[in-house]
Order: sequence, then structure tokens, then C-alpha cells
Amino acid sequence: MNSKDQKVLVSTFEKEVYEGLTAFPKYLSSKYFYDEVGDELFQQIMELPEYYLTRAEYNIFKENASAIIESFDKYKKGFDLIELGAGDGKKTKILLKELQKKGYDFTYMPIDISQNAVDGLVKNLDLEMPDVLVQGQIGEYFEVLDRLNHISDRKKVIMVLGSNIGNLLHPRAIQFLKKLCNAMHSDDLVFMGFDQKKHPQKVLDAYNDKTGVTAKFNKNVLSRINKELRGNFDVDAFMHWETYDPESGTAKSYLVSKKKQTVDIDSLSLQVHFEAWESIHTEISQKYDDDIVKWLTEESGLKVVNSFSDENNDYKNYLITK
Ligand code: AVJ
Repeated sequence: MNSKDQKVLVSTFEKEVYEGLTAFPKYLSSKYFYDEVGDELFQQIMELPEYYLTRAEYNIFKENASAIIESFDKYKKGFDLIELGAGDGKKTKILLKELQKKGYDFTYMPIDISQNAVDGLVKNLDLEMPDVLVQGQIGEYFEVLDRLNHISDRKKVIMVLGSNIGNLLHPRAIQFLKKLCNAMHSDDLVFMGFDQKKHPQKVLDAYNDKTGVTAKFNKNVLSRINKELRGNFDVDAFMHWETYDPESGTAKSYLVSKKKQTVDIDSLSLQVHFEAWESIHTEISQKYDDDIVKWLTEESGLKVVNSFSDENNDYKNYLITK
């Protein structure tokens, strides 16, 4: 990354922190959880006994790998397998192995804004699965999708895993799906994970683990402000709080100020006042059911053609076309 890009990034962070902490009620975007420390904490979250999402999706891949890739059958002679948001590739590797075994001709293209994440994954795949063609792509999802349409006219299967769409409230999820739809040709497919509505306690536990990793993850946004914007948040003066509304299916994370306090953020020349028990809203993790997914996709010009779920119906992956 050159210094010019860096400056643009920092100023977006500055601008959004300023907006969120001068708003009423206060908020910060969950996209700012993820720096090097946050990435590591999220890795730990995925290992937590309470955080069922990753295991459920992994099991769906394990149990259904051959059925899933049968859905890509007509693309066998050549397609791009694009993944928006490249994780550690643990789940994707199951599919890659199956595709290889069945003789599909494909290029795997992990897309992420983090050069670090993409490089790590590409290196790992070079070692573990040297025969798979991998082309990492750095950038914002839609920018890269756009670029791909100009470079390659092959069929696309676009994967969005981990219920990452759950960070978006429905109107923004529809925006996202509409943009996906625009980047697709008529035969292209989307394969997307949606965490399902379930016992409310199970959702609350997943986002409020006993060991406090999720609390640390949530507070990491404050540490980032301290580090990057010369802030002086006392992170211990805030507590992690989780809510889940079974009607809307929305889990929400907050940081709650345990006392009346004032925080300085020097790079923004900003003083932020907190009343005792005032909150900062930091994340939503939306839960879905078939009807909601059907509604979201139809609103976006897409349609669900198949779905795969784990044995508890905690989580589902949907196959979607234009
Ligand atoms: C990566 C957005 C899917 O909302 O479940 C995990 C992030 N936040 N624990 C989620 C997260 C708190 C996660 N997503």
C-alpha cells in the first residue's frame, strides 16, 4: 500500500469516527474491528464453543460438498470461483478439493481489502494444493467484481461465506445484493451463508462468550482509535453488551460506558462526553429464515434455487441465481 492510499484510508476512519461519536445515539462501524489484533481475535472467536456459525458452515461444506458442486455442473469446462472476503480458506478448501477431484476447470479468486489476508491464503494454497489455479485480488468487492467482468468472460460462482451479510441491515443488504446482481451475467451463481433464527439464548451466547474474547473484539475499535487517532479511551471503563430481538432477528453489540467520563481524540481535536451508562452501538449480526432470504433476494432481482443446512438448522447456505 502506498502512502497515498494510506492517507485516504485513515481519513475515512477519522471521518466515520467523528460522525459516529458526535451522533446521538453514538455508533461506530464494525468494519473497524479488523486490524491485525482484531483479525487475530476473530480467529479466536471462530474457535469458541459458543460461536456455532463457523462450525455449522464447515459441516455444511463437509456433508454436502459433492451436492454443492453438482450445482456448478454446467460450468465444469471453465469458471471463476470468486470469494468475497477471504478468510483462512478452511471451508473453501473442502470445495476446492472436491472440484479438483471431479475434474472441474476453474480459477479460485479470493477477494479481500486486506493484502495480508490474501497473500497468506495464496501462499498456503500454493503449498497445500499446488494444482489449484489461484488468483488473489485486492480491493473493495464491487471494484474488483467490475474489474473481473472486464478481464474474464467466464462463468462466475461468487461465494460470500460466514454470514458476513449479517453486518448489514436489510436495506443495505438489498443494496449489496443488487450490486452483486449487476455484476452477474445471467448464468452466474451466488453461494451465500445466512445465519438462521434460533433459540435466542444461543444467539446471545455466541456474541457474549464466557471467556470474554468477543468483548475484547468489540473493544478493539476503541484501542484502534487510541492507537491510530491518538485517543485516550480507558477500555476498562466500557463494557460489552449484547442484545437479540427475536422478532427482527437482529443481534446488536454495544459498548456501554460504566461511568460519566470524557475521552480525548487528539487527531480529531475532539472531546467526547459520555453519561454514565451511555452506549456506543458497534455491530449488528442479522439472523434470517427462508422467507426473509427469499424476500431480500427477490427485492434485489435474484432468486434462491437451492439451500443447504446443518443438522440443527442453525445455519444455511443458499444457491442464488439472477
Ligand atoms: C464476521 C460479521 C459474520 O457477526 O457473526 C463475531 C462477526 N462479531 N462475533 C458475526 C462477529 C462478533 C461476525 N461476522
